[in-house]
Amino acid sequence: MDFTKVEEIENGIILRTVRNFNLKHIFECGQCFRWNLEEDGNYIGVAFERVIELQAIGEDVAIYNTSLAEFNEIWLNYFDLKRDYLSLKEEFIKDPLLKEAVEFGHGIRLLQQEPFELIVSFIISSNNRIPMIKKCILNISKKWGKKVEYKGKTYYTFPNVQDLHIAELEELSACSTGFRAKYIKDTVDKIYNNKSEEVYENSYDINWIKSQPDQDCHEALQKFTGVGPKVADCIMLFSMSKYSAFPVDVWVKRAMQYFYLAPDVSLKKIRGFAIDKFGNQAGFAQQYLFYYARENNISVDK
Ligand code: 8HG
Repeated sequence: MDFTKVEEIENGIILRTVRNFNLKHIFECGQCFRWNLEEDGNYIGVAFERVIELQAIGEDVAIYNTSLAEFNEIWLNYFDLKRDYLSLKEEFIKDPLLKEAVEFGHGIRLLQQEPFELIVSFIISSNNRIPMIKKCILNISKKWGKKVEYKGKTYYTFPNVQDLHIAELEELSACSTGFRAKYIKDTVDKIYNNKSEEVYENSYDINWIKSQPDQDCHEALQKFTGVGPKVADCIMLFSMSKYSAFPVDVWVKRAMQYFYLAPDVSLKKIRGFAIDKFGNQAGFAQQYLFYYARENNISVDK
C-alpha cells in the first residue's frame, strides 16, 4: 500500500502519508484526458460517472466529493494505490539512464481507467495532440454523457456504449473528431452489437478482451477499426492492467533513441527492444519516458 490510512472527512476522504503520488505527474503524464488543474493547485476530474477533486496537503491527499465506501469500491483501484511504486522504481533506477526519467516523474502512478472510454479516447488520439484530444472527448461527453453538478459548475460523464451508440456519423464529426469519426462509429457498433454469449476468438466483448493474456489482448484490440499497435498498447496499459504494453509514439521514440538506441530504428523494433529490456513492467517504464520526453521537449537531432 502506498498510504498509511484513510479517514472519512465531511465531504470526502483523506489519505495519510501517501508515497509516490504527485498530482501533476499523475494527471499530466499522458495517460488521461479528463483531469484539469484548478487555480488553487487542485485537480478536478470525471471518471466512473463521478466528479472528484484532489488536493495535496503535505504528505496527505484529500479526495473531495466522495465517500469511504466509494473510495474502497472505485478510487483505491483507480489510483492503483495497492501497488508499491518504490520497489518498482528501485528496479528501474539500477539503469542509470532510466534513473533520470524516473526521478523526474517520481510521483507517476498508472490509473486503472474504464476500457470503453479508453478505446474511444485512444482512437481519437491517433495523429492528434493532447489538448485537441481532450477537447474532442469533452464534446462527446457534453453531447451523449450525463450532467453532474459540482461546486456550481456542470461536468459531463463519458457516455456508455448504449448512449454513444445512437450517435450519427455527422454528429461525431461535429465533435472535431475528423477522419476518426467513422472509426468511432464502427467500433461503438461492434461493441454494442456484440452478443456476450458468443464468446469466441473474434469477440468484441470488452471483458473477454481484458481477460486475455497480454499478447492476445493486444491482437484482439486491433480488430477494432482505428486501433493499431500503438493505440492498442495505450488501451491495454491504461484500462486493462496489462503492464507489458509499450506504446511507442513520437515522444517515447525520441526518449528511447536519446537514451538507448540508434536514431533510425523502426517503432516495432523499439517496442521489441523495450519489452525485452523491461519485461512485464515495460508499461511503467514507458510512462516515465513519455513524461520526461514531453515535458523536456527532448530532441534527438544532433
Ligand atoms: O501515455 C502515452 N504514451 C504514449 N506513448 N503515447 C501517448 C500517451 N498519451 C497520449 O496521448 N499519447 C499519444 O501521444 C497520443 C498522441 O498521438 C500523442 C500526443 O503527444
